[in-house]
Amino acid sequence: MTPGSRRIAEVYDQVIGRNPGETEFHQAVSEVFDSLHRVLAKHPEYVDASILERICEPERQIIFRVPWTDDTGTVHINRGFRVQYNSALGPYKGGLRFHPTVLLGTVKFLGFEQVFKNALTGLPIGGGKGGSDFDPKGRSEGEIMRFCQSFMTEAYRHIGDRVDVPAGDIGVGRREIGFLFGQYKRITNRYESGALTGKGITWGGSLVRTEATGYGTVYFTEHMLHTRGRSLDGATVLVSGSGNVALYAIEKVHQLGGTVVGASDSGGSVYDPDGIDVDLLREIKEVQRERISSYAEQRGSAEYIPNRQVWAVAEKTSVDVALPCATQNELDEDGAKLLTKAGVAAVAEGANMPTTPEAIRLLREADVLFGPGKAANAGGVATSALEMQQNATRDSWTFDHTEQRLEEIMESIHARCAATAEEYGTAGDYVSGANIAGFIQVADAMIAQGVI
Ligand code: NDP
Ligand code: 2IT
Repeated sequence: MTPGSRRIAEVYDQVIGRNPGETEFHQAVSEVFDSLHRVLAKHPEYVDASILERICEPERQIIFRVPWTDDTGTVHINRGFRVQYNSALGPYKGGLRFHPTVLLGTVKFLGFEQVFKNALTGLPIGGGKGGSDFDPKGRSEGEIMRFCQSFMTEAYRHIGDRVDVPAGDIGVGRREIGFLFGQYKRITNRYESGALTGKGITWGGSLVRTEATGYGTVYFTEHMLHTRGRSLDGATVLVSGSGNVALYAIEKVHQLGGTVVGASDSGGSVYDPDGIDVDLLREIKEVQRERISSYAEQRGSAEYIPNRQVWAVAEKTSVDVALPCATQNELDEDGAKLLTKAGVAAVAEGANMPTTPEAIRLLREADVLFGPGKAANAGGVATSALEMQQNATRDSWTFDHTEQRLEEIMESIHARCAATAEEYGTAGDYVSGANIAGFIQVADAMIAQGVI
């Protein structure tokens, strides 16, 4: 065993010991560490500077009480989090997730991933993540607003356009960013646009930010397919989820000539052999705020499959591409088996860590192209960084210009992952390419900035 590999094993044991029970966080660290053996053999300076130990420990972790009153006058107490993970490359940057399953370990896994993802964008952003175990489902507009205001009444102390810039994630979209921004402005008495991204277009937001994660994932997929002389044109595609990332992934697949025949939410899936009507789905999810079962009720060609993940659709049709765009660990070995049996050629992660390590192994054995989230879904945070640029220069760019920047960034992330994988002897493996390229960029900046 090389000294680097020995250090990987030691630090991983420390991570487990110091962060008990945080299984998703352990999984995220393990996936990155698995890629680093050859890097540490080539660069002993990272071992000498204790980069592994430092990169796993967030710079700051903030946990706070979020009290709020519902429409009946009942008081609720939720827990708020902001994990400021790494600022070597820029201010902390990353989304807020509001979902009842959110624990500190969830935010830490997401923050850890974000550090490397943000590095891959090539833009000057560090990594962070936050959120709350608040469940927005079934809550009125007034309840959501009061919750967001209470969250920001503590969070404002810790954020700022040069400090830490939150954005959306599961359960946090433009409506919530609006309430959060309003409270930040009110408390600080500053119109500091760059303190949050994902804002509305008339008050400091960027065109294309809403679409960026889903669109970017599809661009990344197209680049992967091109390496094998294939494309999305004519492809049959499954997308899990029906939120922000899923909706715009579906839209872009259709623009590129593919057909998305399946989508889902946490209650079940729909199979629509005619192709998902994205305008109808958007109306149901964003205006009616209804479940995906309503889609099947309103669309004659669609069938609802209750309590099944979207991968079940692979029992009914052949599948060329699968895009998990809902949540972590949603594509497991069983799902991967269904997909490979249906002939899948490429899987790209629109969500963060949606594919289990066993499923990734299985897809790799079947020679399926696999785009890991930190590369494939980086278009969202990259466009957030473009929003920060526009805010800093008090400018606003056109849709076409911004989309072109997004396309260039995704092309460059794809090229960088491919070249890095090749350099380290793992050609075609985008997981190792993304992990190594992101790690080296952050590690070099940390060494240059000294032991802090
Ligand atoms: P949304 O809240 O808009 O949508 C989430 C979707 O995933 C919904 O369809 C939801 O179904 C489903 N979902 C959430 N939790 C679960 C669960 N536990 N089991 C099954 N389905 C679930 O979130 P986003 O689209 O913004 O985020 C989706 C994923 O993409 C997340 O992993 C997020 O971290 C990642 N991501 C988001 C970015 C962004 O810019 N928004 C950027 C990069 C990554 P239901 O409504 O039933 O809960
Ligand atoms: O996981 C992610 O990259 C996001 N939720 C987007 C973060 C951002 O700051 O735009």
